[in-house]
Formats: sequence, C-alpha cells, structure tokens
Amino acid sequence: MAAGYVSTRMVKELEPGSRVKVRGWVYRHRDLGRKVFIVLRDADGILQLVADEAYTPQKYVEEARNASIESSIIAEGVTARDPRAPGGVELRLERLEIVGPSVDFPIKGGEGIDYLLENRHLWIRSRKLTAMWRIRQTAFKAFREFFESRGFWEVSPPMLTQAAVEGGATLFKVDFFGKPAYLTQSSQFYLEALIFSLERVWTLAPSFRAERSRTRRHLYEYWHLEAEEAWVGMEGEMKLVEELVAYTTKRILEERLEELSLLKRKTEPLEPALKTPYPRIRYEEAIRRLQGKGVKIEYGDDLGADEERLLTEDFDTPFFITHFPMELKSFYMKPDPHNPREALAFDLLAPEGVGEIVGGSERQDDYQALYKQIESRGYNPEDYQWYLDLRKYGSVPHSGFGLGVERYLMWVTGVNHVRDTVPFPRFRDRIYP
Ligand code: NSS
Repeated sequence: MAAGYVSTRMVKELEPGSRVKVRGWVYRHRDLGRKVFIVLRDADGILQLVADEAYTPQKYVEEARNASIESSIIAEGVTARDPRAPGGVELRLERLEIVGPSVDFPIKGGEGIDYLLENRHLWIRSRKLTAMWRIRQTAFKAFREFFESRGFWEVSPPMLTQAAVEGGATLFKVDFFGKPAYLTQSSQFYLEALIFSLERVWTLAPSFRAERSRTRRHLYEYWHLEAEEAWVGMEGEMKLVEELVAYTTKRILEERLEELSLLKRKTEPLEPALKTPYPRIRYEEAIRRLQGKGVKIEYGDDLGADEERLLTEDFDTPFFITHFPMELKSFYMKPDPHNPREALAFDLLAPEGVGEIVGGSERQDDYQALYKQIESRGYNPEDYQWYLDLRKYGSVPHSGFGLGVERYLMWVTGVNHVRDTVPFPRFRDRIYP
C-alpha cells in the first residue's frame, strides 16, 4: 500500500511501477468510453491519470468519468512511462475519490478580460498565474537574502499616515475618527527616521496611489521595496540598486526557469541584466536622445511612458537616468551642489519598453534648505514637522530608493500588464474579488 501523498513532481522522479497516492484538482478531462484521461493539477505541476477498464475497478472508472473540471480528487495507482503524457509519466488508476465536486466551472477558456476579472478568485488557479506567484515568491526571497547579506535591518513602517510623500494628487484619504488620514504612498519618511539608529534599513510593504492615469503599469495598490542608508550619497545608492536588481534576477533565472517558460518568457533578454554596473545617462542626455529620435521635447519636460519606451530602445540592460531638474522631482531631494537646478535623483528603467522600475535620490539633509523646499512647493511646513525634526538632531547625508515590485516582475516575466503580477490587482475604479 502507498503511504502518504506524493506531489505530481515527485511522481515523475519515482521508478516506473511505483504505487502512489496523489491529490489535487482536475485540470483536464477526456472521456473515451472505456478509458478516462484526467490531468491532475497540484501546487507543483500536473500529472496524467488514466482510468481504464483493463486495470481500474468499474466503480472507479465511473468516479473518474464524474470528476469534472476543477473537482478536487484523491487517487491511487501505479506509475508508468508514457511519452504522450505531460512529463512522460502517467498514473494508472486503481482507486479515485472525488473530495469536492465542481459542477460547471465558470472559466472554460476564451472568456474576455472583464469576465475573468470578476472571476479572479477562480482565475488565479490558472497555470500561468500560478507560475507568476511562484516567481513572485522567489523575488521576495531574493530581496530578503540580498538585504540580509548587506547588513540591512528590515523594519515595519505604518500604512496609515498624516502627510504626502509623493504629492497630494495621488493620496487616498481615510476617515480617521472624523479627521483625515492617508494611505501611505511610500514608507520613505519612516525609513529616514529609522536610519538614525539602525543606519541601513529596508522594508517591503504596500503603497497606495490614487493615480489619474490608467495605464498598463499603474496599480492603486502595489508592493514597494524601499531602502534607506545613512552616510551614503547618490552614487553609492545606485550601486546598491543595480546589485539588488542583478542579484534578484539571477535568483529567478536559477530557480524559476520552468515558470518563465510557462509564461513564454525568453530568458536571453534577461542575461545582460546580471552584469553590473548598469549604464547611466543624465536627464539632459535623455532629452537629447529623444530629440534625436524626432520627439518634440525640451529640457524641463517630464519623461512619460512613451518617452521612456523610446529610450529603452538604446539599451539591452536596465539603465539609470540621473540629475533631473529639481522641479520635476519630489521636494525632499538634494540639489546637485555643482548645479543646484538639478536633483541628485535617479530612476532605473527596465529595457524592452518597460521603463521606470525604481526611483531614488540623495535626500536634502539641511534643515533650512528643506524648509525652503517645502515652502516653495506650496506645502505647509507644519505638515512636515516631524520630518523636518530629523534634520535638527544629528542630521547625516543619506540616500534611498523605492522599487515597484509589480513593475519589476512585469519586466522579468514579460507580461504586458502589471495586473497579472499580483493575485488581486487594484487597478480600476471598482474592486474585484
Ligand atoms: O514615486 S516613486 O518613483 N518614488 C517614491 O515613492 C520614493 N519615495 C521611493 C523612495 O525613495 N523610498 O515610486 C517608486 C517606484 C516607481 O519607480 C515604480 O516602480 C513604483 O514605485 N510605482 C508604482 N508601481 C505600480 N503602480 C503605481 N501606481 C506606482 N507608482 C509608483
């Protein structure tokens, strides 16, 4: 008798002729009369099961016949090689039990996007989306490995906040016992407060943006990987960012080739990203390159998704754009001492048309200068009281960045909408499951 259950992956490693028990969900079902073929899906993959009157008791052939798509089942049988089965192995059934029937599973293939979003709670079982969750998990693990190896402290900032980090336009307002509060756009200010004791900190947490623009790379709620370092300038921070991206991408290529292939993602375009340093161009050079491509753009204009996409044509790796005009960037950035019109700021753009995945900068660490930068944007310094305080008591030069996890995964996996990198995306003006 077979003892415990084995996964569909393990079945393929056993000697043919092994007796095993498996469990999972019916992924495909084909009834040929005397024979019933079931493809079983579990967390590890798929396995073909065959009920055949030649070796399966009649009662279980009937049960196999009734095991419709997405029913959960337990099955027992003997493994056999069969080149026609996925993975080259099938299980010849001696027993099969339906645990939870599934009558008329709502997703049959070929449905439109709205229908699929309404049924997201069922759609997430698909093999492609499952591959995505597995790649996502490897990315999360690699982020943690990376920061651990660099001596960073992982910290837990709040999601309910009092003030805007990235401008008022994209704030989600919350009723905080009759007073306004906001869902965080970035943990940056809290990380800045924590460097005064821990020096190097990072966090992986949701950020919220009430974006006006509905694009394939914007979510209202996304996962934000952020780090902040005392005693580090813009160059040092860019080095950290490129090494993080190279390391994480390498780990995904090591562990998740099968999943990438399920998503039909070619891996060659990712190879150049394993090598650092990444190219760096200044904002003014980006503008010149765009003008050279026939774009009507001038120094001082913002780079939108279209401009970014054009710039990615020039590179086969992620690359940095640095030294943006101060007024294009957030109020907390430090101006370049050699040219105070420009910020010590950088974006990292992913190739293949994806564009910005990271934004970072050196921070203004001088109290008076920061106060003026807040006022000159028309913000109220009182709203930034505690943030200003950090510059009053032992201020240090420091820098940090934020990486959009879904944007990064969009590039690595090659999917063309950020919604498919997260199980329950928040990206339209209604909340699906
Ligand atoms: O606005 S950012 O460019 N920068 C910040 O929030 C800084 N306060 C981070 C820091 O220095 N600690 O956002 C950072 C990244 C950006 O490059 C995108 O990859 C991602 O966050 N991002 C988004 N991803 C998905 N959806 C939306 N709406 C979104 N907005 C930003």
